[in-house]
Amino acid sequence: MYKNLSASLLGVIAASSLICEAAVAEEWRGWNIHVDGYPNTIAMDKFAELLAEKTDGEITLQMFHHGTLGSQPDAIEQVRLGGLEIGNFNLGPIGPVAAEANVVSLPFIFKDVPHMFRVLEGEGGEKIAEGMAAKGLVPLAWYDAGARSFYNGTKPINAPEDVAGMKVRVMNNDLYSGMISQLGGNPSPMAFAEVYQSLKTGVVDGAENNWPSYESTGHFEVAGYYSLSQHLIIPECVCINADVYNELSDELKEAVTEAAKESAVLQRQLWTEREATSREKVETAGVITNEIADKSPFQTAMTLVYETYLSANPDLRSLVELIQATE
Ligand code: BDP
Repeated sequence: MYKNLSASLLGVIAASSLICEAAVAEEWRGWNIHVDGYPNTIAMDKFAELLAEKTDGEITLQMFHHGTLGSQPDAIEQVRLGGLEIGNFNLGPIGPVAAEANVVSLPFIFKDVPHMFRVLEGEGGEKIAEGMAAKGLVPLAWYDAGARSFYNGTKPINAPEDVAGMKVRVMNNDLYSGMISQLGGNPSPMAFAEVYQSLKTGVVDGAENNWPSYESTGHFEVAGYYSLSQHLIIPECVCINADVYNELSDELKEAVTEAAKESAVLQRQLWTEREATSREKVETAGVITNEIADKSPFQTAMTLVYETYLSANPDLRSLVELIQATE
């Protein structure tokens, strides 16, 4: 009798803990590489706020900014494998994982930022998103990361010859290493967090990034020539682990996606403002900026980078052509 009672009591306890589990809010963790006040940092905090609001507290997100949870390539693996649920990633370091996403890392593939968003909002964006989802990363929304240009500590860059012989830091992606090699330079793939010290101590001569990152990292203090090559226009995503996403109810999927998309509206607006203020700040601090009158020698030099990508991914030729044909 006593034995029976304890067995049924255990049953009740087990059942009620199951009920509790179902009702307990999901707590997610999110990765972001940027500092306080950066557009992405503010927008990811907004995403967390909207997420809680739109899911009535069923899902909460704790954001870890400034790369405290590790380098970007590591964090991408973490989100793919489910160690983290959310990341604000640049598509550059996602490229080696998902070939479709790597298309955006072909130098000069986009005419400008609006062109990039037109592609992402159409069939091209769907194809890229499918490729990423198949590798465990679902993009919920796209963020703006402007255009990347070269900077270094010795001289303005006007032509590929000016890059020749320079050691240039790039993000981890063979396409970027190929790009620097084709310009005659020596590529140095390196984590974002190491670039300041490497520029300062001469481990590298230069790097490349957009205005806000050039400014927020202090790279402008140690590499005072910024040359507007605008060779890469790479979007960023709010990405979620695919299993976590797929297991959500339709209603929650919609809430999560809406929250990410609304945060992207804010991010893009803050981005435009920050590009201007970052440029103004570094120029006031003495940075010498130059436009590049003729970018065609840089573009011509990329032929082999495109060929290498296409011969490794022949089925993605149509995606490249689709982007090039998009007005
Ligand atoms: C910034 C991106 C960030 C990259 C960084 C880099 O927002 O995700 O990690 O460039 O160059 O523009 O590593």
